[in-house]
Amino acid sequence: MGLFDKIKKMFTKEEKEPRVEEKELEIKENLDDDEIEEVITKEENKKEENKVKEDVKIYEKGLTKSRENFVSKLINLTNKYNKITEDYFEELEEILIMADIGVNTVMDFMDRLRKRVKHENIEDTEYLKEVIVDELFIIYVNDEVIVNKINYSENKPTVILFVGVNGVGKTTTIAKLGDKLISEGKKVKMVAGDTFRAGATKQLEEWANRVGASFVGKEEGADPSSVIYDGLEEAVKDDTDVVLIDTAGRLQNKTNLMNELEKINRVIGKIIPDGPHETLLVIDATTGQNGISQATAFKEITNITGIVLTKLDGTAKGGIVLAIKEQVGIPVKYIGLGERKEDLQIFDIEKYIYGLFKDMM
Ligand SMILES: Nc1nc2c(ncn2[C@@H]2O[C@H](COP(=O)(O)OP(=O)(O)OP(=O)(O)O)[C@@H](O)[C@H]2O)c(=O)[nH]1
Ligand SMILES: [Mg+2]
Repeated sequence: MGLFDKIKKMFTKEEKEPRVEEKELEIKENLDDDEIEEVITKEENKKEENKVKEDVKIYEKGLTKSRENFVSKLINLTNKYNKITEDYFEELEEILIMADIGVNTVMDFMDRLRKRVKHENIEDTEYLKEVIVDELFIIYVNDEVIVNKINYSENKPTVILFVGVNGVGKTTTIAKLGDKLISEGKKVKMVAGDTFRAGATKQLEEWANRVGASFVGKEEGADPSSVIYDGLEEAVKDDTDVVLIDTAGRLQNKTNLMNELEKINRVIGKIIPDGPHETLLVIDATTGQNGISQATAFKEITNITGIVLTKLDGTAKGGIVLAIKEQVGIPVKYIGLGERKEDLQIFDIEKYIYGLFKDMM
């Protein structure tokens, strides 16, 4: 079974019949331990299933623009050509490039596709649609185990540093992630390392209050490293689980930014020797290839461990997710699919492919 079918099966499962045996178990009095265990497991599975369903809906909704653009073009292409010809390949290539998958990625992809068409004697464009989805997935996975989980430290606190240029969504991502962690029962502290922009500290403080995180910040113009130092000291004392550190987003001068990030990392290391446990680069998906350039630039100056790709809901070029992995080699750990807090999602390639190609499945 191809990947296309697998993903389709995963997310388009029919609603199950009400579970009769479960009901029987519930009304029976004096359940024995095994029966109680069984009821609990079933409840947990049901919750898990519902959570996946909700997440898939968020992916579907957030990728609407991309899907409408990309998939409608693919469908039109398939309708236009019954047979796979050179013209078909050329038009396909253009569609992929327009989806911001990135020129190099598209070239590799086209090579693989041509080889596969030849090797497997594929003639039918309808079937080729499925092969395309398969190959896009392969580009992303590329024989690697995808590590998109956040690296939580065994010892408290876990320190997560957020970097990225102005306006990409660093502060709101901290708010959303903080909210998620708090709802999982974690104790979260937000640290306002952006002392550069007027109002940045206040903005983070408001978010901290709203979601129930503690907060450390200083006046505008203060040394970010000193704010971070104080924040971490406090986090150790008050047994915080996760510290989320906001930073200023200016990149006018690479050397300055590099020096500042070095200093921040040094200060973190003084208090938390193995920190930061994650340095997440936030990129705005609507900036397309420019976002890729930012990732390349940041990768040169500091150790980026993951990418948060925001505003995917605001672009018709959702293919950028694939380009980042291929061209920058850093995993996308979270994606922003809207402005609500639930819209920050752990990046899941299968849900992403489903959200993008749902109309073809
Ligand atoms: N539609 C949409 N909007 C988002 C998403 N993530 C962030 N935004 C919006 O992007 C805008 C900028 O977000 P901020 O969090 O202030 O960005 P920042 O990187 O902290 O900006 P600076 O502090 O100025 O460097 C806000 O209006 C957010 O609501 C997303 O996933 N989807
Ligand atoms: Mg900010």
